[in-house]
Amino acid sequence: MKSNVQVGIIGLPKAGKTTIFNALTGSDAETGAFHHTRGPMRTAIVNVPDRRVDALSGIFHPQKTTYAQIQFNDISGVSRGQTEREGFDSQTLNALSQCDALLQVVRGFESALALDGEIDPVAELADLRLELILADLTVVERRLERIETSLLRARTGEKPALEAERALLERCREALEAERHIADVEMTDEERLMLRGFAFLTAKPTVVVVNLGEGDDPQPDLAWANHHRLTTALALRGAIEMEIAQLPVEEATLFLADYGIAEPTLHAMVRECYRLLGLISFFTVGEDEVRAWTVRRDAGNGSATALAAAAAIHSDLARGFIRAEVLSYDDMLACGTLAEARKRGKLRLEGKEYAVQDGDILSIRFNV
Ligand SMILES: Nc1nc2c(ncn2[C@@H]2O[C@H](COP(=O)(O)OP(=O)(O)OP(=O)(O)O)[C@@H](O)[C@H]2O)c(=O)[nH]1
Ligand SMILES: [Mg+2]
Repeated sequence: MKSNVQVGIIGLPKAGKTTIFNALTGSDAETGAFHHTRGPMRTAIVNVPDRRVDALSGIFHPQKTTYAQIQFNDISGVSRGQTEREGFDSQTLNALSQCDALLQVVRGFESALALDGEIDPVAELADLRLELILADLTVVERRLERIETSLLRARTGEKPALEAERALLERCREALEAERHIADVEMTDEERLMLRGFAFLTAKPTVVVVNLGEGDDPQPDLAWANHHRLTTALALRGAIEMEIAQLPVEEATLFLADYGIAEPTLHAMVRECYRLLGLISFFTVGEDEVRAWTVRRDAGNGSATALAAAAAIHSDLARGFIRAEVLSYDDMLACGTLAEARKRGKLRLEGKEYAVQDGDILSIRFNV
């Protein structure tokens, strides 16, 4: 697995993508200037905020504290009618296919820069999604044509696989033509795996971000943005949060309170992305380092096993895996020290197949 989760920020021109990128990453990339036509993608890697890591650090006083990391990509805008005109350029498509999840930004603030002044996030989201649907449809149709050609030349033994793929893609085409997302098509895990190589845009977990103006109710009803599988929606006041993200921590806390913002949106964003992607965190602890790791809840078939967790740390740990010593985060906090946890019998020895739980503290015994 790639080391970091990657989240791509997309939206129509001037929706506030770069503003949100800055708010999430504490960057100060120039806003209002990055034209949607062409241009390099901006990227920033940030620590995944996790109070449990802070608490464990407070217990172990390690030399080093390492958070999990997440990468945000500010991808150039998608314009209305783009797929019909020239399609996405290969740079953008490539950037999008790398992303594990998408943030779809829609404008909810007054803007003189926007091409059509009216604030209409509902229409904006529909238009953005239509472009993604059309982009996927192009890929599906191209592949279906290839399959037809291949079937003409295929040997008998090769036909069933091609026919199964064709049947699946035809179902996808039907859904897309009805303006539905591939994520919403009923299919087996095996079928989803078959589609993975296409990196369909409408199959990706999606967080809709409604970028509100300064004076707006920060908790609007977002049911309209929320009705797809693997989709969730949240609202924020991007311009304010961008400014706050650039302040030193103590000042930022004061400003958040001033504006009635419970937590920086980054926190909610990461939680939603982890949930949609089925990711969990486990920890390793010690005097040298307290560290958070990210694994998929369902790595392949079943769940994230102790062996998969060991492999995430180092291939040697997986190769020479003997046992995992496991302690839950809550027990660690209740006991205060590892010695006390051991005394109370809270440390368990588990084998390769143990299903790692969110918040487990692991110590892998291995021998290579
Ligand atoms: N009032 C207000 N203005 C905002 C907000 N977010 C962005 N803007 C302004 O809207 C304009 C566009 O913002 P950007 O963040 O550059 O938008 P973008 O989607 O990255 O734009 P392109 O990359 O050019 O498509 C800038 O002038 C921002 O200052 C917001 O939450 N409130
Ligand atoms: Mg931008």
